Amino acid sequence: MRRAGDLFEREEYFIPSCSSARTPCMRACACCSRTCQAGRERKKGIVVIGVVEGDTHDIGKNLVKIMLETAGFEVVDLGRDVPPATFVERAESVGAHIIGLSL
Ligand code: B12
Repeated sequence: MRRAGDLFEREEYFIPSCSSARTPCMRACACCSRTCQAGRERKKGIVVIGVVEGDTHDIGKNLVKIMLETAGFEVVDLGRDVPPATFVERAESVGAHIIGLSL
């Protein structure tokens, strides 16, 4: 993804190429995450995470989610383009210990 980002900034890559680079990146991360979580209980706390309203960049958020889950947190993922009130409502309803805003 770093390489794709460099090429995007040099205008050698365009939006479809960046989107294509995302798929293998997320598949590899999900595979590593499943392996690391095998047999582990989630009990360190609850995290509500999402990408703030107006933004759709979710690769970083997805990586952070994987790291948190691997570290033993339960993660409630609100997705992207999330209004502020939704973060508050979901955090209250699930009893979140941490709210993570990605932008
Ligand atoms: C891939 C990409 C896209 C993809 C997004 C695919 C997706 N589903 O995410 C596509 C092609 C769709 C896209 C679209 C756009 N993009 Co874009 N995109 C990028 C690119 C190339 C890489 C971003 C990325 O994924 N980086 C990799 C991840 C892993 O890094 P990260 O997001 O920083 O996340 C890390 C940390 O920030 C942190 N983190 C992130 N979230 C959280 C949350 C918590 C709780 C914590 C603790 C930590 C954390 O941990 C992560 C792991 O280390 C960057 C350029 C660049 N070099 O960064 C531009 C870039 C982000 N895009 C940009 C722009 C302008 C756009 C568009 C507006 C373009 C357009 N005119 O349509 C649209 C956005 C539309 C919208 N409303 O959101 C600009 C943003 C400028 C700005 N700051 O305002 C950038 C910087 C390019 C540029 N130089 O102009 N983009």
